[in-house]
Amino acid sequence: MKVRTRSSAIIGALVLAASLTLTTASAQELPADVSTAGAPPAEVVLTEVARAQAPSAGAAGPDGTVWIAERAGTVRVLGDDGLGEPVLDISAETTIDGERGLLGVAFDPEFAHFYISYTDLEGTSTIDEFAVRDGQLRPETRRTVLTQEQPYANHNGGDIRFGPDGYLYIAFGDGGSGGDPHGNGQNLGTLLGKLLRIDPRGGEPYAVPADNPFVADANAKDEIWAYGLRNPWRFSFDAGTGDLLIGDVGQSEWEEIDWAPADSPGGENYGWSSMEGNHPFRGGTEPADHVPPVHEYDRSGLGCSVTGGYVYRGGAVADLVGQYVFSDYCDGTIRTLRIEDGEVTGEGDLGVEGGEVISFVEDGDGELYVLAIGGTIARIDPA
Ligand SMILES: [Ca+2]
Repeated sequence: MKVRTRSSAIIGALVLAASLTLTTASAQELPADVSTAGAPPAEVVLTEVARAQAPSAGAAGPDGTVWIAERAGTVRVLGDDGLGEPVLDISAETTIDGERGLLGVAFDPEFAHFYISYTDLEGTSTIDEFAVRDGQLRPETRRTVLTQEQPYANHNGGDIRFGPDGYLYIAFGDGGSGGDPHGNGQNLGTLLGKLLRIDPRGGEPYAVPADNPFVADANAKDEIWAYGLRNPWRFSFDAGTGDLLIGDVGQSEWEEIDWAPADSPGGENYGWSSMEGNHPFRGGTEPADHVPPVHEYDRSGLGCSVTGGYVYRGGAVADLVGQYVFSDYCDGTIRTLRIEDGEVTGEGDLGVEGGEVISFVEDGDGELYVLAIGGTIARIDPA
């Protein structure tokens, strides 16, 4: 998430346009264009299913529900009539200055525990856990799992989710300001600029899986799964393959999608801040172990801040199955990639605009929802 003042006029115009096109599903009549060799286009519409106050994240919940986080600190459950009353309210414990707020939510695979990721009143990134019983949060069971002080108000990352291995992954940005002034991206001695992997139920307050890549390195934090990330605002695992996909927001030139196969042992160095995408950053030298992005795009279009999404594994849009669906906060175009064995074999867009797309949510059936910070929660439906 990044608000760039020079883009504010563009964003404002886009929000207006998006609110118009989202008014009814039938307004989405643009032909889909998935410009891949011989691949059929996926014809979709965005169907508004609810409005929220600055929705920031979401997760599939128990009994087929979808839980939505609002950035100011509330969590509400999506039902047939839109969002219900808050089931959690930590708005007194967070702020929305800079890029702060309630930034991520996750359930464990058994829906036995719910996790929230937020910045506290000092800006410290905080991961808390609640027990869930009979589909209900148990507030009295709340405990803090992990915290990380943040030197600046931006680049908090904050996305959280369980991997197919049953461990909790946590994405943290490089700490903020601009250009990674403290060199956190390449410093294995800090959790900033990293993707973490922990076992939140394996110890107090958590355990580190024994096969994490840096547990034998005394100079590296044991929690680190992958590093060299700038602001990995949204990441996901392909529900079909288990592959990892990370949308890492660029500094000023290159937005990128990073990828790792499901059988990766971890330890990937995604390059920041020696590299921005495939390009040396400010005279940086490419690390020998650099894992370049599977996809990058520049700022010559309207995009300026990638919003990572999901590989579509739902049943409603057959032609979309297997494609990675993502967007950009600054232009809202719903984009697609076909990725085979770590190589992009096709890219395109779905011909629909999601507004200021802040996040995607994958429900229990694999259907995808697009969250716009302006308040729209829209489902990707067949045209
Ligand atoms: Ca990178």
